[in-house]
Amino acid sequence: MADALPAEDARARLQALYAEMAPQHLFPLWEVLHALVTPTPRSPVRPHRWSYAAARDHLLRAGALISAEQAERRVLILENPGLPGTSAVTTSLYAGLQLILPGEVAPCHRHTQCALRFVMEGEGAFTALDGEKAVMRPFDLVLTPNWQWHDHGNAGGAPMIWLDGLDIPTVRHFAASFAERLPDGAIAHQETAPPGDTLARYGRNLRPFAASPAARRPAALPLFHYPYAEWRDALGQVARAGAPDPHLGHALEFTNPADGGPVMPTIAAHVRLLPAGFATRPRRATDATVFVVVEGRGEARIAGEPVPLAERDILVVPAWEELVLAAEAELVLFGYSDAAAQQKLGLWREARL
Ligand code: GTQ
Repeated sequence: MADALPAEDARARLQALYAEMAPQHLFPLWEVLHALVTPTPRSPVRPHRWSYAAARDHLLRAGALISAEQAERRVLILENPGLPGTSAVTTSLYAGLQLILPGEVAPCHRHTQCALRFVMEGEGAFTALDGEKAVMRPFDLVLTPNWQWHDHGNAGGAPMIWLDGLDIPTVRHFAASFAERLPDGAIAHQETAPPGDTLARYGRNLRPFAASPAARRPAALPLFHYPYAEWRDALGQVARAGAPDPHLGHALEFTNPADGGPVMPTIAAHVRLLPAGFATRPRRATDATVFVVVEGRGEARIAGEPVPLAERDILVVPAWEELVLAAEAELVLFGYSDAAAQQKLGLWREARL
């Protein structure tokens, strides 16, 4: 009987048992249970801020060495320092800075990963979704939901840079990645609708009346362009109308008009405004979040560690770390996370401290 044995003897016999089991790919749960089923989240993700100016310099240097077409996507990956070699910014999400120079195209492809673009600078480039161009301006949000054809091009006169947010690590987790290029080496999708057509039909609380052929977008996710001019105006009005939420500031989530839920099955996106001098109360949430500083200046405190925030900085906040945001000058932030996926799985939680 095991309990009749001296402890070290039992231990030695257990070790012998483990050694014999291991070649058969069998392992004792009781040695690892507490590391597997933790009482609170344990994340390898580290807080990190990328200065836009420094990242931009490297991206423009890459722009002189490889074309968008050669690269297929000319992007600098923002890899989390706690996740080396994974191309991931959080355990579930990816972030990158994509450059399209005037006259360039990024060839059309589609994949099972969902993507969002958040424009950092430039004007006149487009993302075409199933052949419909969304002409992009600074701080516009553009979606490329999974398995939709998309190509990018720059018809303007200046470099165009945007942040790509994708669910690459999530799709990798499920081993469900499929991707393909247009047949016959075609670079751009045939134009299927005038630029802005979907925004006009679905972007103002409207939709095509009855079943018109114009209801060509996937009915479950019709809208793919959320212009800065519109979300900024809404956020400004909300901020003028009342007091900020103590834990969030003034905050609005981008929604899918088909169901009122998050913009994509795996990714949720939102914007916040913190008035000058305002600091949030501490909050933690299970969705690690990537933020872009759109306007203003201030500080994030992540688990008590201060991180200065300036315009166009990109910040990643790990899951369940205490976050305080403080605005020196009125601070406007864009953020995306996997809250959409976690909510479907019954995992999402927050703590308002
Ligand atoms: O534009 O389709 O940053 O497929 C990474 C993978 C961008 C894109 C990325 C992609 C894309």
